[in-house]
Amino acid sequence: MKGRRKFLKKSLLSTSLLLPIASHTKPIFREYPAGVKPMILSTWNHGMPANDKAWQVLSETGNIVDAVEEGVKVTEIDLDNLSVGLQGLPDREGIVTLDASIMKGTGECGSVAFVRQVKHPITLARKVMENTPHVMLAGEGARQFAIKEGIPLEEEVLSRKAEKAYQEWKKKANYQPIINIENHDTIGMIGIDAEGKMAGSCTTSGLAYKMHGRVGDSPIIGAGLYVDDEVGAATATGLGEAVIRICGAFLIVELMRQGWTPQEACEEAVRRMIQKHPDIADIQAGFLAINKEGEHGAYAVQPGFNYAKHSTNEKILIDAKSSFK
Ligand code: SD4
Repeated sequence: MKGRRKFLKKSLLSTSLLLPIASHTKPIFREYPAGVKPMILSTWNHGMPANDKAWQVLSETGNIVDAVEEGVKVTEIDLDNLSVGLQGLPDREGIVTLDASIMKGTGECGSVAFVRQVKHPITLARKVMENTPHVMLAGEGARQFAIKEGIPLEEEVLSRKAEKAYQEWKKKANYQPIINIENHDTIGMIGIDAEGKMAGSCTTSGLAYKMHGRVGDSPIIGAGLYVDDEVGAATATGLGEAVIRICGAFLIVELMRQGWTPQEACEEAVRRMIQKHPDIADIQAGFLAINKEGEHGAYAVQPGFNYAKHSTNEKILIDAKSSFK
């Protein structure tokens, strides 16, 4: 550790690079030590604008926790997104309930589950992490905590798109707790800063037309999100029940600790999920992971999963491989 710190200090002094950082507003420049590669990864194509914001924040502040919070906040208010934030699809009673978690590579973490009327559940999750002795607050307690923290509550009305979809769903009210290829896009974001510190965030309105009270994997530390500075980070998307059953994100980080690459670890997690689910042909779930060297990987049950990557020299969307073709 000492050696590494010495190396970083030395490389900062002697060989620092002046690299342009992409931003949708203005170009930002920041010095990064040679050999250390900050990176932000997010699930799905809505990860592109979320990554832009996260990268801008990381470039301006150097704070990876601020970056992963601010990044996913973009998705939480994206009116086109029907599975993150208050504009998301409701449960079968017509009520939108949100789940979110945030975690630092040091082990500090916070989450909220089954919370209503909160525009940025990720910010509330961070407040649980920083301002309480707890990890997770749920339901009415989480909402009361938001009020106590001075977070204004939003009016409880469905977005235009969600209302239309809900009315359509109600015609049959077919309760099928599955996520197929069209019905998902929670955002999970994981990132590493120039000093190798990591953080992650995950936020969702969960499964469309779920039972009232249902909570998915996204706010469960170790299922939807896990981060450990010694190893790496992982996040999940898709049918939360399947992810929870294998402790997906924690499993991937632990496999990476044993030397598996992020890609191999994601594939193994999907393999275990498939093993436990006879109905897997109808299910979509996938994982995204990074290790502390900045290697990354992703894998899903079904085709169609992709992830956004933002680094010093790249801003791209990558198609993940899948078990079913
Ligand atoms: C959940 N994992 O609540 C979330 C949903 C999701 O893409 O990821 N959708 O089960």
